[in-house]
Amino acid sequence: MITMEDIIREGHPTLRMVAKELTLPISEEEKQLGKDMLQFLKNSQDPEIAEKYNLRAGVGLAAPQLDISKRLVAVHIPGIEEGIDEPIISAVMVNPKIISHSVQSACLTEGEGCLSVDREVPGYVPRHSRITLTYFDLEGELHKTRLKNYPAIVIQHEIDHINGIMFYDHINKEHPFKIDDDVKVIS
Ligand code: 4LI
Ligand code: NI
Repeated sequence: MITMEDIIREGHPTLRMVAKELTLPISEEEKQLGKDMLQFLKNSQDPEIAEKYNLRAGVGLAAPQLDISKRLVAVHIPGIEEGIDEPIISAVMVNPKIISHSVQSACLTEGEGCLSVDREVPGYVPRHSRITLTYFDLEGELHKTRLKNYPAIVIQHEIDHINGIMFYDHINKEHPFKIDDDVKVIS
């Protein structure tokens, strides 16, 4: 089981490396890693499990955050309404790639957090508001998906991790909440 102990924090050089593509078919070990990463996210969102194991909640995790420099990410974004728990997206993505994106940018009103960053970094993180993404699943099937708003932002945050980029790299240093007029601010 993955816990916070397994997650490396800012300052660790692996977080600044460009991670390596996986060769298909992926190994049994890589498949298990992907499953464990997705399970971590689910656990982190479960109040009882999160409290028991001291997990901080996340909706995305990239293998480099576990000091594994591979292009593997997991995302688990819960549905908005409570009760019926159909996630918006729940996936392990092998070699994810943004093949096109909107001109329009978007950012989260409350800024972004990261499991590898143990401090609050205030500011808007401008990203593409819509993306078209390809990735392989754990069985080697190719997927092509269009995402917008929050899910698109989460994917871009995770793809940044496999390229050695941290969310605060995108924040305007002098004016953290200054963004272009055409950037959509979403809550
Ligand atoms: C508990 C149970 C307020 C502050 C609002 C919490 C289940 C911030 C937002 C969660 C913020 C769940 C999140 C991300 C932000 C803030 C990530 C709470 C977990 C909201 C996810 C990767 C950025 C993703 C919206 C500094 C660990 N996640 N909130 N950003 N949630 N969560 N990011 N921003 N301000 N980070 O953090 O997983 S993209 Cl689901
Ligand atoms: Ni992160």
